[in-house]
Amino acid sequence: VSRDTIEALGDIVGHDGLIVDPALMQPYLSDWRDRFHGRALAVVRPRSTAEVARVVEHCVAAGIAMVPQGGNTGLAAGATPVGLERAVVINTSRMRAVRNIDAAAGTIAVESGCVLSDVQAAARQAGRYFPLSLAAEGSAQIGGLISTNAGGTAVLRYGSMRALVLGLEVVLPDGSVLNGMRTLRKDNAGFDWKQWFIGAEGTLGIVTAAVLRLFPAQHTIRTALFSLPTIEDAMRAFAAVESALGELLVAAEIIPDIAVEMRARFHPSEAFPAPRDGWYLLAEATSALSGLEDQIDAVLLDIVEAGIAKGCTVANNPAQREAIWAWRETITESERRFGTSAKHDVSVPVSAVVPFVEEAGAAVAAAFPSTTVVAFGHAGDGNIHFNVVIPQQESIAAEDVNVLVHRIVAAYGGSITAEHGIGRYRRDELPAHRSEAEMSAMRALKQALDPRGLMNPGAVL
Ligand code: 2HG
Ligand code: ZN
Repeated sequence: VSRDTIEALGDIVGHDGLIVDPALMQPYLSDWRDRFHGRALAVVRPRSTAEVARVVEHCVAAGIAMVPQGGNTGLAAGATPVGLERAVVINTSRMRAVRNIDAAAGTIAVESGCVLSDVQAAARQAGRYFPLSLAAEGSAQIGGLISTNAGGTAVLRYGSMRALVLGLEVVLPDGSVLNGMRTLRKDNAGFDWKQWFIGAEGTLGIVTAAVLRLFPAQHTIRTALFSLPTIEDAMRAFAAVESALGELLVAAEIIPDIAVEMRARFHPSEAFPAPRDGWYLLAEATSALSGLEDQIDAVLLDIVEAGIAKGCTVANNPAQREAIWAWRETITESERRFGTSAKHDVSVPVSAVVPFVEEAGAAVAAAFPSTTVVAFGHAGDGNIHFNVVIPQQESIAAEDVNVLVHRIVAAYGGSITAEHGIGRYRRDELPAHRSEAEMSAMRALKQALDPRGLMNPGAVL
């Protein structure tokens, strides 16, 4: 690739938008976990959809592969240019405009580089609420969250990103712009093509903007942390909370005591906000109505009085609420400090969470006795992060652990990724978990939209 070919990208995006210095490119060439390392001819940072389109046209003409990237917080290496001879990273972080907000209609139109916490804040300022919520929300960008169909802690009530997208704008692999920035709740005119790009991990095109749904502001917020002896008790408490609170329940997350122990080692001055036990259930209930606190508390108390939970701490102010959530949201970071882990972002039917965790836990303990299982997460929707921490000095291959755990997941009718996606981390495992017919339908769509295979090659398929 000639120097002129790369320099021409600078003419499109401005020379401050083109990075070619290897040292300055580094942060864009590794995944957040620092497990995948790639290389690129350049990192290109366009400022607009028109610039993305021109960059794509230019790359196609020169036969250069493109790796779309947002906040680079993903856990499946979908945005890391691994093993590509001639590739550029197209990073969306300079496209962060809020194009329009319509509080009455409950819609916000944003560019793909908008950071999630900024979208939440914009909604709040307009007296509305954007529910997607996850640990990386201070860095994760809308384009990446759409491309991975991100989940997080409010899926139980609001669904994954897919359920929050009304309209989409995409630059296709040939550089043409597909504009579907509609704000409609109902629209059955032809194929709902935007769904093809949500969760496609940038393999079918580059998401450049989206119309997202906004919801009424929530005035009652109750956050509770139950202490329980076993995971079975935690799931029993969840079932009781869910049937009593119904649609008020937003989040139901389980935390094992080992995760608390790991975090406590790095935050020795912070007291855990509930009595220590084997497991914890973090439940949050909210309502647009104000003044429901006492009714919600009565439900929480019932669960303790029924003997299911030994104790329950309820946050009485935003600081206490944040302190509870901190013990949940930082598990990934604490875990990372303990060594490498074989991650499993699995989902099983909610009724199978307990037998799955028990069976997989026993199998891992038998096969890899030096490892530590940290199984936590979105139990209310069946998504467990079944992470197996491998001590530094051990030479256990994460792939061997994956095969064992995923075999058990399959036996329960589960999925090998509930929210993080396939990316490059789980690509080689996908064909074993999808039928030949499903794989060929996916390949047909890829072939139709990206016949030259230049859009994020090596991810997903
Ligand atoms: C979470 O739920 C994230 O905190 C990360 O999805 C999970 O580290 C993980 O495996
Ligand atoms: Zn998660």
